[in-house]
Amino acid sequence: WWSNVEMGPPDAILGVTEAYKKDTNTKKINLGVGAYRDDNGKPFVLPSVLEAEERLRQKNLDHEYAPIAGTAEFCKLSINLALGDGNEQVKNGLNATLQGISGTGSLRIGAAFLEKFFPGNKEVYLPTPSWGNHTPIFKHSGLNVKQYRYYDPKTCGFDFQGALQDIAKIPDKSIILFHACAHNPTGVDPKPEQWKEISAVVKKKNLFPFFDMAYQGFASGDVTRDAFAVREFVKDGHQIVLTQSYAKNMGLYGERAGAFTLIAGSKDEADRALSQLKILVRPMYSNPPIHGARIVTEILSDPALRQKWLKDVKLMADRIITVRSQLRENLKKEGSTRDWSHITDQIGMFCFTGMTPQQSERITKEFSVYLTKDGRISMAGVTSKNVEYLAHAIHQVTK
Ligand code: PLP
Ligand code: TYF
Repeated sequence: WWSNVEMGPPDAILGVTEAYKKDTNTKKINLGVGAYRDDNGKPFVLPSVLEAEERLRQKNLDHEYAPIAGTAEFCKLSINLALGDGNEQVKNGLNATLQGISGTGSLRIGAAFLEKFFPGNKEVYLPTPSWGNHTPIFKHSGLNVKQYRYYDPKTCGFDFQGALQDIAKIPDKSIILFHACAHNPTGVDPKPEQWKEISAVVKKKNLFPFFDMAYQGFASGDVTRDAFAVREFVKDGHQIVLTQSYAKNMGLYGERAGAFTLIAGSKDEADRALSQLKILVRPMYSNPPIHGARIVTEILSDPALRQKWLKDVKLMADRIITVRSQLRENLKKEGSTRDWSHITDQIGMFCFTGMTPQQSERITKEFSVYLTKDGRISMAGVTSKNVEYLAHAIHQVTK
């Protein structure tokens, strides 16, 4: 039956880990996938998550199905985390929120809803570059994907003027995607003042903002500061859609806990949207997984545990900020004369090093440093123990 099926290429990001696993060099470093590691290079289970799991065990819960949209409590805690406790939208019932299968599944559901119901152009404008999975997710949902300028290779920073010019040219009533914070893969975010201007242009052009928030807390270590763009757009009167993920900020990668929210113009509109979202979910996967959502609910609903979690998030963000400085210092020590200021200017999980595909290939071949071909490195894979070796390797291929 399947003689016509061709071998597909490995995933551009997850394929890096496969290659890393096969390497026998004891100095090898995996900077491919964006998953947090502690200073020993080990996966990190947050102490707040361990405590939540302990509490859950004591509750002797059953394993019944969740509702199609996940539990109401999980949904409310999630949207409140994004918009802030006491926000007008939740108070007035304007949000249609459902638990999705982490950030990816939430994006997929949001895309399916827009494909079916969005009354404008069924075109999504993504920043260049964007997370490698955005284009397949939107295309798979039947939407067209286009781009706006975002990253400036000359400065390794945000191309604000280019972005504004391109956004001003997008046809009215199109969908525009923003990374809420800690842009993947570049680590480059607009500043608060720049977000305000972007919001004004989006309003003027009557564009529809889609926010992907996969790293709330990871950029600055502060979940409120990282929600600035989302809250600013909502304050400016945009009826946004939003996806959230607890993969990174709670370390719940494999638990697949996340949420999709649509902010509607009225409670009635929100209720109707939620009913249709549920109709889309039912034939895809019926209902979301429960364990991760229970952990999230436990943490966010208990003030003391929530404080503990916020400390865990800060610890992760601070370690990444520290290794950024260490990498920069070590490059200087190696004698590199290049300007590496972007290593410490960029934020979140990733650094877009500016290494070319050839240099990226060379550093893998000669030094067993694994990264994606675009020169992105996951800062979470850098530790106080491997940073010297990494700086040496980077200098050797970029001098
Ligand atoms: N969006 C962006 C920009 C991401 O970087 C990621 C993960 O790397 C996701 C969404 C979704 O991740 P997950 O499905 O694991 O929550
Ligand atoms: O490193 C990245 O950019 C992500 C990580 O189901 C990732 O692609 C890996 C698996 C997954 C979602 C995100």
